[in-house]
Amino acid sequence: PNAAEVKVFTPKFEDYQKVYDEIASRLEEKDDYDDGSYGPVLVRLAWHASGTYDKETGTGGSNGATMRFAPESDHGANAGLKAAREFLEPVKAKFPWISTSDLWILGGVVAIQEMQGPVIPFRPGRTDKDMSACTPDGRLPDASKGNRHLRDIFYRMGFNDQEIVALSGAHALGRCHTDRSGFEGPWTFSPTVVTNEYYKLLLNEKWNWKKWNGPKQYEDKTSKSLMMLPTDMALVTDKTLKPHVERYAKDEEAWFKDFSAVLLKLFELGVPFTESEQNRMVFKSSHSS
Ligand code: CCH
Repeated sequence: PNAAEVKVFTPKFEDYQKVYDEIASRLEEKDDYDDGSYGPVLVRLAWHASGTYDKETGTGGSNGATMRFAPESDHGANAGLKAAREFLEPVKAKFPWISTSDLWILGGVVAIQEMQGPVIPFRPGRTDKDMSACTPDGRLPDASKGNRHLRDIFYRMGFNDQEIVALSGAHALGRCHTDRSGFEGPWTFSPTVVTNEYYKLLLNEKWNWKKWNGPKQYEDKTSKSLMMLPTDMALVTDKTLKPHVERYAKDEEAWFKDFSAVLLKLFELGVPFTESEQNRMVFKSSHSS
């Protein structure tokens, strides 16, 4: 096709499903990374792209994919996300019509669904911006802090207490890496499957300070192989947040429903969509028939 024809190409649902399928098959193929999946780090990329949103100024958020550039890529909170961005590069090369900012969010959607989590409806419409749209450092949460900090950060994005707790269950996935955040270890025994184990462990395990030279983090008494960050523990020491942890620990279905809704909201923060909400796409997972 010549340049003019490429320009008028309007992708439809089927085209986005093809991108979904490509990401899903790369996830399955590249199973020698970390705990056996790029899924968790893809979820973290989509979250850090979105979580810079500031509702007062309308700046930040997933529209723009400004983490392609320093200084944002060099912000301490984004350490290690290069692995996720590079994982998606061949997908962008194969489907050049998708914006990098839509692709990073779609990567998060695919990862959640392929790791047996809930369906996350998706709307395209993000456009890539230049480095002048990079957000200032300090918009993402600092794991060494407590409940006041969590509220400052998540209220700034427009979330409430229940939504803070629903989002935090993402830590069922993946792990901390000493060469990225300084923290060490996974939160659950199944870091590549979406479950409500994070909430169960927060409530049912006994957590002690880990004895080591690294940053302050908790270690479970039973196996000494799991971890919680100070911000994770804030969800059960705060009287208003804890009842939500209890509800999600008891009822995985309720959490799946709320997790899907809150991720959808996170991923859409600050995006000037032209597609209506009714036109959100629901992708078929590779394991559904
Ligand atoms: Fe997180 N997260 N996160 N997190 N996070 C880390 C890893 C993951 C905080 C700190 C950290 C969310 C909320 C918070 C994921 C998803 C979400 C790490 C380790 C730190 C530190 C990074 C490393 O060393 O590789 C703090 C503080 C908050 C405050 O609320 C939210 C919300 C989400 C998604 C909805 C995922 C997934 C990971 C694992 C990444 C991996 O590479 O395994």
